[in-house]
Amino acid sequence: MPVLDKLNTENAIALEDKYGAHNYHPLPVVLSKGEGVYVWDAEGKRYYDFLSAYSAVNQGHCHPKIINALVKQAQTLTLTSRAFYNDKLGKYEEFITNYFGYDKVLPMNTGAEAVETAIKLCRKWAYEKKGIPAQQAKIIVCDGNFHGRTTTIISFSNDEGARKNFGPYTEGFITIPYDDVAALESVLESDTTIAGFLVEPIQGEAGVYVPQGGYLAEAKALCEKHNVLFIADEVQTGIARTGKLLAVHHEDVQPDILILGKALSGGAYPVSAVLSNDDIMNVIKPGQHGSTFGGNPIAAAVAIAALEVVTDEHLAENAERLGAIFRKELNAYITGSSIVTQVRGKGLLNAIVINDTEDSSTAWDVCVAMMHNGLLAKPTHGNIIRFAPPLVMTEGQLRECIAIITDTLKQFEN
Ligand code: IF1
Repeated sequence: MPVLDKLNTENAIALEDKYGAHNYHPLPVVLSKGEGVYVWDAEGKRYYDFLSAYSAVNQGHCHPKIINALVKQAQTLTLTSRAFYNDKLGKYEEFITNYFGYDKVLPMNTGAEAVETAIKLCRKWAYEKKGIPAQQAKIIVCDGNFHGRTTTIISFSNDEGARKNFGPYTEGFITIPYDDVAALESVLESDTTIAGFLVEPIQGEAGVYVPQGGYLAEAKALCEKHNVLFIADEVQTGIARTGKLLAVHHEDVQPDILILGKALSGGAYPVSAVLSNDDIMNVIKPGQHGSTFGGNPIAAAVAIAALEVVTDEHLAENAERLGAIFRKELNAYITGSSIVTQVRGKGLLNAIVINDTEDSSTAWDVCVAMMHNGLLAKPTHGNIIRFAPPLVMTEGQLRECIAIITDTLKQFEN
């Protein structure tokens, strides 16, 4: 069989199963095409995508403006490494720093690399600017965090699956409960070796956990008081997903270090970034950090286009408006439901909690049933289903999707 022949669903799954590492457990659907809010499987069946590649395709699948930028740049110059300058990177750096209001950007590729970069930047700043004694800088993180898969990042995860048997672990992290200002304050007041506080404005993997209003602003103020860097991981929540350009904007917070990834490319290419002002970023000097692909011309061209789409198509406003409709309709549904206990989220990052134990298969079975009904979503933490469609959705499409979701749930009511 020629390698690039079209595969049917069964064969495609069999190949992944036989030749790929078993580090995922996907829904049994094989996607072969995407456009806007839709994806199609190998047999041509169309689905609404309610995962958006974990919020990487906020701008919709194969957005023509982003793909044009990608193709045009791919035909011109793909990679130079940072041993030389390229004629796209500076333009991108000017564009993104203006867009988010920072002096400087450090370009990387994946979210985890950007988190690693932020950790390194924060520690270096702590030794060279704050004056913390060598080897003692600590970063505060939260229970239930998800920041990626590197050895250092999983060192401060409390998800056993992500962490177990990957040690020895990196030191220098202090874990506190999420959404708990008092816990943050008590560590900041008792320990003078704190360099930074790394936080997700909404915890995605934990099940779309939205903190109480004021949490982020109060945490930022406490960090300022103690000369500690407030580091926001907006890899999943950023780029209009929650109804604002950044989730921290709901509380008018400007993080000292901002971490972006995923939708920074609209899902067309791995592009991540760390942004901060000069007093922080300038601690990194030539040779001290980098990446072969970070800041490459394709990434630069794609990210500019992806951010322009967010502005031009008012994606934050759309997410805000449609998200409110989604939660209103689902909340109306659950008043008479025995299977769904809660709807929560912000903008178009939402989740429902299924009335069952974490190890039950109900949420998975609901997702499989929704798949048969033409809508793709994935459980997280067993009994939670996350709903995150592309932000280019129309109200009519959203209402059709709400009908698919509630009709499916009805099949599981008892
Ligand atoms: C997987 C979750 C989402 C992230 C935040 C950094 C990263 C991520 C806040 C790292 C990545 C992913 C990766 C994906 C599953 C996924 C995820 F369910 F695990 F939590 F999105 F909801 N910071 N999130 O959410 O970015 O290195 O992957 O580019 O399978 O690991 P990356």
